[in-house]
Amino acid sequence: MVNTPLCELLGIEVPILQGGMAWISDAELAAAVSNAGGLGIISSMNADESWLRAEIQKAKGLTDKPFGVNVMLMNPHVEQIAEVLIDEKVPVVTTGAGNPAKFIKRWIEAGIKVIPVVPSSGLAKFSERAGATAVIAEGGESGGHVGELSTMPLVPQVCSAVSIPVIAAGGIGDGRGIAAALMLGAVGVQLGTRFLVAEETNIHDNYKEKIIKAKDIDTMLSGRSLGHPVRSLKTPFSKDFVKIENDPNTPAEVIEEYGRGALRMAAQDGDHAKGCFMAGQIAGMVTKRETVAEIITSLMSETEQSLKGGLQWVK
Ligand code: TUI
Repeated sequence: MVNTPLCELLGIEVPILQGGMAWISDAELAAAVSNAGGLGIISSMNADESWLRAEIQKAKGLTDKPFGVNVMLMNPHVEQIAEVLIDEKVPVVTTGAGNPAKFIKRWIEAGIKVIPVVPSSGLAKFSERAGATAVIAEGGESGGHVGELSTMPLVPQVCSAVSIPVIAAGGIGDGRGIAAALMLGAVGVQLGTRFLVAEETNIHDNYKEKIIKAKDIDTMLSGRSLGHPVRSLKTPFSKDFVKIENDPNTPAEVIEEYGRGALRMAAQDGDHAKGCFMAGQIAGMVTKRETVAEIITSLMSETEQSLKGGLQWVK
């Protein structure tokens, strides 16, 4: 059995968080992960407060275990979303795509555990000073909006910079990666891409098929020119996006407009041409459809095997 201080901190059985993926991480997926012993997370993406409240209430009906909500800080409804989380007594909040400092005190006072995603040790230190419970150090191998550093250099530097618990994310696809993250000083991990093909994940079948077919080199970054690079599968959309954004004649509004709705078109419609199929670099390691419980069981037995196997090198 693998048990870390994160399990007690969050009231979970295995130190695995499921990433809050926009248009993907709904109440059903989050509840399945929490029921399997991890921490399921609902993504509030660009949704408004009434959608989020309904989704939180749905999750409460599907699990009596703790779960979390991810707040994407560029969401135009973020102020109202922040209040819904308090109102609904959500146990854990993770944040992404920005600095959550102005919300942390209020959430902590309401009894919420606050875990910002950080792409650097500077932001990790800032989050600790602002009162965060823990941080998720997310490397650029992740799917979706990413920072500059990779997981291998980021996690140990964040661990050295702060005293609060550190959760590693980005580029973790199996128990070998989880064992490595624990060796870097993390007390837990967050995985997104691995859960994309879970039976309980409500996305279009084309998305799942693309992930299963993907090889190691099949993701790329787009959106660098907008200041928020996004990792997704190489598709006509992502390749065209890079061409358009690198053309000095393209106005900024045209670039912004080009990406609008692309994530929804991937997740809901499975639109090969216009969809943005966000995925991390471990997509090539995802080879079959499984239930969430099967994924978590195999992740934890691989982790135990890897950790024990490492001892062979200690003489
Ligand atoms: O947030 C994510 N991943 C996401 S958000 C998203 S929706 C979106 N779509 C298009 C463009 C932008 C967003 C899809 N995937 N991961 C967590 C994460 N947070 N990665 C990087 C960061 C981050 C970046 C800068 C966190 C803080 C930050 O701070 C900058 C500042 O304001 O100081």
